[in-house]
Amino acid sequence: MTDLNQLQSDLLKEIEAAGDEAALEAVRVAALGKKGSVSELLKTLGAMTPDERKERGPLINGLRDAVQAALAQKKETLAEAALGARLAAERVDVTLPVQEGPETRGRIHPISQVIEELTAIFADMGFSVAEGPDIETDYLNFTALNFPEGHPAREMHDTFFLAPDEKGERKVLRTHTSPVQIRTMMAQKPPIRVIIPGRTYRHDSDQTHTPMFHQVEGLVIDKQADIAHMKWILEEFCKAFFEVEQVKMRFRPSFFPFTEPSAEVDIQCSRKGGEIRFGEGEDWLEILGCGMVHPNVLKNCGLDPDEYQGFAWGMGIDRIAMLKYGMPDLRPFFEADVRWLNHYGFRPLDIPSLVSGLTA
Ligand code: 2NM
Repeated sequence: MTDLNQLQSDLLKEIEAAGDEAALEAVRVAALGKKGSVSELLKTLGAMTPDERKERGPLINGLRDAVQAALAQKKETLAEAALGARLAAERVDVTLPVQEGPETRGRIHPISQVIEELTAIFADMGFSVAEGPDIETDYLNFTALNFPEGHPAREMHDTFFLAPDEKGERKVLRTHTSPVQIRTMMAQKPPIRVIIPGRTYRHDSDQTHTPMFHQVEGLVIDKQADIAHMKWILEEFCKAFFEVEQVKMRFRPSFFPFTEPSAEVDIQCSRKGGEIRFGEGEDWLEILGCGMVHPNVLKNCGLDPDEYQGFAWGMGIDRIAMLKYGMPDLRPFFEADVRWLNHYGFRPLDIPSLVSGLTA
C-alpha cells in the first residue's frame, strides 16, 4: 500500500522546489492529472470494501486537498515573483531626457521660422502671401515703382545685372520684393491685402550686409486705406512679433520713389548690458520703411488714383530675426554650419501660430 505520508511529503517538496509556473504545472499534472499519482489513488477507492473506504477515503482526500492547497499557494507566490521581476526589468526613469527620433533631429532655420511667424501674424489680420521670381525685369524692379531713368536711387540699390538678352534687355536680381506688389496690383482688383516675403539681392557685403538677404513687404490697396490704418497694422505687428504688450513707435519723414509721403519707423527699446528689449526704455531702433503708395505707381498698375489709394511697407527679415533671437552676427545665417543651426535653429514641430503662441 502506498505510504500516503511519504507521497504527500514528496509532492509538497516538489511543489516547493518548482522554479516557475511551467515546472509547477508539471508537478500538478504528475499528481492530479488523469494518470497522476494522487488521481490513481482516488481511483482505488471504488474497489474498496466500505470499511476500507471509511478509513482510506479521508486520508486520500486529505492528501489531495493538501496538494491542491500547496499548488494554489505556490502558484500565487510564483505569479507575484514574476510580476516583481517584470516590473524591475521594465522600469523607466522618467527623469531621463527624451530620446529623439531622426525625424525630430533636423532644425528649422531662424529665417524660415521668422517668415512663419510673420505670416501667422499678418494672416490673422486678413493678409494673404504672394511670391514672385528672384530674376526681374528692370521695368518691374524700378520703372513701374516710379524710379525715373537715370535716377540716382537705381544706383543706391547696388543692383546685380544679368547679361543682356537678344533684345538687349538687362534683367536684374530683384533689389527688393516690391516688383511682386506691382505684379499683384496688375493681376487682381482691390481690395488688396498681401505680404511678400522673399530673397532680395544687393551688391553689398560687410558685418551687417550680405549680398543676398530677406525682406518682407506689405501692401494694402482699397478705396479707404490711410495712414491711420497703416500705423495700426504696423503697431499690432510689432507687438505680436516681439511679444510685448505695448510698444511706442516713431515715424520719421523719409524718401522712397514709390511712396509719398514716406517714413522710416523706429521702435522703442532699452539697451542694458548689450541686451535689447522692446516695449520699454528710452532708446530707438529703426526697423522698417513705409508710406502711401505713389499715384504714379497706382497708374502704372492700371489703378485710378482718384478711386483707389493704399499703403506699403518693407523690412529686413534677417535683421528682425537677429533682434528677436539675440543673434549678434548676420554672416553665419548663410554659412550652413550645423553647429550654429543646432544652437539657433527651431524644432520642426514648433510651428508658430497665434493660438499656441509664436514662440514655444
Ligand atoms: C519699403 C518702404 C516703403 C513699397 C512700396 C511698394 C509699392 F509697390 F506698393 F509701391 N512696395 N513696397 C515700400 C514702401 C517698401 O521698403 C522699405
